[in-house]
Parts: sequence; C-alpha cells; structure tokens
Amino acid sequence: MNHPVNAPLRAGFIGGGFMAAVHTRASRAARGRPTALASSTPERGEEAARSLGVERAEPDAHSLATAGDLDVVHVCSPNRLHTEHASAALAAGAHVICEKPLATTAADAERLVRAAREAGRVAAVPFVYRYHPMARQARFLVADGQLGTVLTLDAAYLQDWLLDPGDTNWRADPAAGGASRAFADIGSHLCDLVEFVSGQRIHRLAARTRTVFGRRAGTEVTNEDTAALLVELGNGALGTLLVSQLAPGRKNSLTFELHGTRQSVRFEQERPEELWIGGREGSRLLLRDPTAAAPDSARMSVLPPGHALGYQDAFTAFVTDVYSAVQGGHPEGMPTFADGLRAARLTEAVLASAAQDGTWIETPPETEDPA
Ligand code: SOE
Repeated sequence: MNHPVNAPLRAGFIGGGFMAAVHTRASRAARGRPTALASSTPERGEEAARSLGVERAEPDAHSLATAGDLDVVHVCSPNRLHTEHASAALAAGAHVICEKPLATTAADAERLVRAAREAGRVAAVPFVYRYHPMARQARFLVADGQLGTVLTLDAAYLQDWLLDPGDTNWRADPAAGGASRAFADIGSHLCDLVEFVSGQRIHRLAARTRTVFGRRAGTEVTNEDTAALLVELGNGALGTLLVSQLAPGRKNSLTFELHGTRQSVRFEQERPEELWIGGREGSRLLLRDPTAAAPDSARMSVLPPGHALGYQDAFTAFVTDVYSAVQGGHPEGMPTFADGLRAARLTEAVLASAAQDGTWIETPPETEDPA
C-alpha cells in the first residue's frame, strides 16, 4: 500500500463489539480514517459500520483483510480467530493491531511474530495500560532507582461482569475464547504491566485456577473464572497476582504495588491520575502533572493537570504510537507481537502449573522474535 505522506492512515476493523468501538474512537482521535469494518455476519457488519461511523462495511473478515486499500487492520474478533485474521491482513500487506490474547497458543503467537517480521509490517498488541501517564511515571521511578531494589509486588486484576452463572460471553466458550479465559483476557494485561513497570521478567510462577461455574446459560464452561499466582521476578523479588472476573463491585480494577528498599509505588487503573508513593517516614499521593513528569509520561499527558485522562485516552495514546510507527517513528514502549507472544507463553505456564497442582514453572524471559 503506497501511503501519501501526511494523509490519514486508512484503518479497517474486524469485529463489531465493545472493543471495535474503542478502537474506532481511538483511530479517529489518532488521525486515522476509519474506512471499513467487517463483523461476524454481513448484517452485523453493516450495522456496526453505521453506528461507529465507519465509511463502509465489508461482508466478512477475509474480504476486509484483503481489501487492498487499508494501511492498518485492527483485529477485534474473538480470540480463536486472531491468528487467521492477523495473518491474512499481514499477507495482504497491511500493518496490524491485534487484540490480546494475540493467539490462544504460544505456537500460533510465534507464527504471527514471524509473519509480521517477514512482512516487514508494524504489528502491535493493545496492552494499553502502559499508556496511562502515571504508569509510565511509575516505570520511570523504578528505572531511576527511586524505589531502590524491588523486593516484593502485590498486583490484581478484578472484574465482576461474569459473577452470575447466567452471565455469558464468547470468552467463556473455549472454542471462541481459548483454553484460558480470566488469565488470558485480563491476567495478560497485569503481567505485561508488571514486567513493563518493574523492568523485570517473571522468571518462575506457581498458579492455581478455578472454574467456579462449570455451566453458563446452559453451556459447559471449562476455562477459568479466577486465578491466583505466586511469581518470582528476575532479580529474586517475590510477588502475588490475583485475577478474577467474579469479584463483586470490582469493574476493571487493575492495581499493582511494588515495594523497593527505599520506597513503594502503587497504581490503580480506576484512579489513573494518581500514584501512591509509600515511604517509611511518610507517604504521599502524586497527582498527574506533565510539567513535573518524566518525559515519557509527559508525552502522553495530553491534557493539563486536573483534566482527568482515562481508559479511552490511554487507548488513543497507544493507537497514536502505532500509527506513528507505521509512518516511520520509533515510539518508546510500544507493545508489539513479541509482547503478545510473551503473554501467550505466560498463559501456557499458568495452565501448566495449575494442571500440576500449582507446581513452580520456569517462564523463560526472552521476548525476541522466535527464529
Ligand atoms: C473484558 O474482560 C475486557 O474488555 C478485556 O477484554 C479488556 O482487555 C480490558 O481492558 C477490559 O475488560
């Protein structure tokens, strides 16, 4: 695709649900041009294109991926289809943003990493919590040594939208969502953020998982509702990670706390304008203020202090970085297919550990492209 310099990138979207709506808004805000959309049926595609203000609908994912006039394809289809849809878009020459989990097996995620490299295209995964300015600020505090050596971490990602056995969604169907649900869907975000902010890889983990409701709306469910992990980071730090989609009152509560030899830091996704800085002699809340922030945090702090930024803004910042990479930029900390592969490997380690009664599993730290 020959893209005229400075023309808005033409974006296509596979999927018509909640995430496709988030992606189209972010694309528009990142100066993209939402050009085409395909969903699970031609009728759903027409309806979603109309309601999301996308220029045209394509009858199915394949015709969208091969349309030929799209610079970037955003894959927001059910997890099991990611590999097929992302591969088709890369083969047609498009850059790709593929929802997490990038693939439902590490082997498929490896194939996608390889396909993206061979195609020479930008290939990104929306680990968007990296794009909260205060998450970047926390990362800076660690890298700058202000925490000292990280000793322990305490992190959780809790939701309640599947609390009732009558609640269901394609994610609860392993044929569409994959063998892991809660961990692949939200635990993957948590691990990505913990590794990104701490600058450390999870080297070993021990996990227990639980499927509380074996049936939802009359259908058998095998993937997990909850997961609890012990982790050991590369520097020996120990941590706990709790993941649940059955935590009453918790809507999208991603939190992490890192404890260093000098200070602690805590971030809460639902209060993204703040960081708690803990100290033995006193603790404080640090409020977002681009004038006093680390450059990489200030870069995505697009509004003045007190003008709250949130989830959609983080998403927009992510898509802005991807579009900049498509146009030759090298944005700092942009999550790629290699990070999606990392999450797929951690997910397999969680399932393997849980299947062996919570035994410790080594989780190789490399995220480089597989050979
Ligand atoms: C549902 O659990 C969901 O929409 C996830 O799929 C997203 O990745 C997360 O950001 C919010 O919750």
